[in-house]
Amino acid sequence: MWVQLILLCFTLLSPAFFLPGAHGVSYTKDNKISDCEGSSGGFQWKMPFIKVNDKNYYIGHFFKANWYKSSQYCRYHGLQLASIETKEENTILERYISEIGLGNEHFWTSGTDQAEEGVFYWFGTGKPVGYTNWNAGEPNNFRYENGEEEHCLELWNRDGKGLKWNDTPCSFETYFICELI
Ligand SMILES: [Ca+2]
Ligand SMILES: [Ca+2]
Repeated sequence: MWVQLILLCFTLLSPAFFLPGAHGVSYTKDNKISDCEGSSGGFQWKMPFIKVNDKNYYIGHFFKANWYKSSQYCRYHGLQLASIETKEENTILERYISEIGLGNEHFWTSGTDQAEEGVFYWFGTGKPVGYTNWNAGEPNNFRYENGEEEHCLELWNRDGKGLKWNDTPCSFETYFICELI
């Protein structure tokens, strides 16, 4: 029993593991990193969600992926790439990411202007971006030598002032943030 539990916990934490959220396993709705737990009738998993009011965010930091693969990963698990609609949401995500030692990494959100250049919306919800936290000079739609421009919204601590918003090429591979639908 305990050997099985330990093996399952190990699997849960491995990079290749796909969260079982779309398959009937319940999620916790708190902001703690929880351990695996067993119960008399089987296993009761507690997933690491960060709760901000009615939203539950999941930080994808076991592997890096481009914006499309990140979105696919979220959707596969019954989630979607994150929207950030208030300063409170932004602040709590930033604080949490810093606390787990990843404050200098990049993180995808669902923000994009692929539909209309310069007009950002949250792909996860379809809503236009309202609250913003762009870094100075962003979004700049920088054009690279291969012709690719910047159409996807990441969080990035570019200049030591915290996780600000930046538009970057959607092909860039990095960590990501999902939210529970
Ligand atoms: Ca753009
Ligand atoms: Ca940019």
